[in-house]
Amino acid sequence: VQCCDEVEDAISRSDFPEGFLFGTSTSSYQIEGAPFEDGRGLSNWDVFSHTPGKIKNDENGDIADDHYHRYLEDIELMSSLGVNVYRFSISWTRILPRGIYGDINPNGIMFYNKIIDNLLLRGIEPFVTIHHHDLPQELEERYGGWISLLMQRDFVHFAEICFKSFGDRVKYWTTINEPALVANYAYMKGIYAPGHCSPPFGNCNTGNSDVEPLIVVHNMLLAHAKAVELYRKHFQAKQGGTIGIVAHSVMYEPLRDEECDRQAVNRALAFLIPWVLDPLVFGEYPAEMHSILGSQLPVFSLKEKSLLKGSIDFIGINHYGSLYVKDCSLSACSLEADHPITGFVEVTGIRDGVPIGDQTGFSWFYVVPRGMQKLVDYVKIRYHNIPMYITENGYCSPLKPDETMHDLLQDVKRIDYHKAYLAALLRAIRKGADVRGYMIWSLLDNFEWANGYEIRYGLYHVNRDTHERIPKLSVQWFSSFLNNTIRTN
Ligand code: BGP
Repeated sequence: VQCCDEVEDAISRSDFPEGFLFGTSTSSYQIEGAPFEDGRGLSNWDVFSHTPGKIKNDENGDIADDHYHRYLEDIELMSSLGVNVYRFSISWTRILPRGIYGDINPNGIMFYNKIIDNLLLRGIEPFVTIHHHDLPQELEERYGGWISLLMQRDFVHFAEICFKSFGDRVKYWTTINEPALVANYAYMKGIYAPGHCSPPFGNCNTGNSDVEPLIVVHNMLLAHAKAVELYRKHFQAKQGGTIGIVAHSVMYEPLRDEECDRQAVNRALAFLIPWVLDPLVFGEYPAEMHSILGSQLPVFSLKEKSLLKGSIDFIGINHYGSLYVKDCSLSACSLEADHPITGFVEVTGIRDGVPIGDQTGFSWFYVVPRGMQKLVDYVKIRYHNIPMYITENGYCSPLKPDETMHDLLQDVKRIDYHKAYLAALLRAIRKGADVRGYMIWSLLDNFEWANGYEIRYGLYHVNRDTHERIPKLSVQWFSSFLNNTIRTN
């Protein structure tokens, strides 16, 4: 057994540090539905999901899990699971239907007040994402959303309303979900709203993918830092909360046992995780990006650097799986990998015909529990052990054509996945990583963005017609894990 290989230790909730948060994670557009109810405005995802050909089977989030009408039932489900945290996001257009150009919608404030109050009544901490992909379409139409620096102002305006309205009760805030993934999916590949891409990253000819992804992350980082500055100045001391960001975090391993692939792993990581986190901890983009992108990389002013530096109290980590990385700086690979914005690397899940781990229902996610330990170690070392929360970790069941409801509900592989990933996380914690929470993606099967309802991460299955929540076997496992506090060591 090498350094981080899977050892199947039996783990229990009480093996984790005192006060550790265990819960589930969701986001507004993926579960709420009710897009036009009680004054909610049109979002970029309403428009994108209704554009033919963008989403698998042309599905959309119009109803999703009908959580808008069933939030109480969902909170009851979480309460009976025994979680002590729930991560969810606030729909920007429920609060500000037209972004900065209109009034606050009191019904939106009321909806999230009810969620927060009902969670707290049951001893569940709200862990709130301010922005998780969905934003007012009006901001998209007026100036192109995150491409414009006006978004920095508009995001801060939205965040301020959230702090003012909910900060007396919300102690865990994250500003933006996965900036690097948005850059990649929405502004390189064109598979997320607003669907910008250009060759070689996709077949549409909107946007200029050379610069747009870099500008989008730049604006998101500055929007984050400005919101945090405001929070720290006016709210944090009074409200006693903490604030961070959520990073999309794949773990990488060298494809070949060669130095060039080990270097490629460093670049692949730098172009994903430090791209977002280095500026927020050190005030500057990673050296690996500077040396490849040079003057293409947007520049922070001195004032911006000092605003960014130290602008996170904690790091939210979304982690699902690992991939192999191959160096493409010495010899050409694919057209995509030959583009500087990828850091001259190629990623793959397969080496010599053998996958890096069990395949899941999402083609890029392989089950590699050791990746959790490696990733947490990497973040711990690079960022001097800033507190971390695993804000998403989940197993996507492969879709079988002849699948029965019985198969779907007997999700043994999901249980094995979480057990193994939790054991790997525990190993990292025992080696000193300051990880304070673990949230399963997801409470419910939901609208999985470009994949519609076809891929499923939920502990509960949701009947697409009746919206009934049906517990999978993993519900039993998670609740007995959460309720069993016997130490195994
Ligand atoms: C993360 C998102 C979630 C969720 C999850 C599942 O990137 O923050 O919103 O969708 O991934 O991933 P996917 O839908 O790509 O399979």
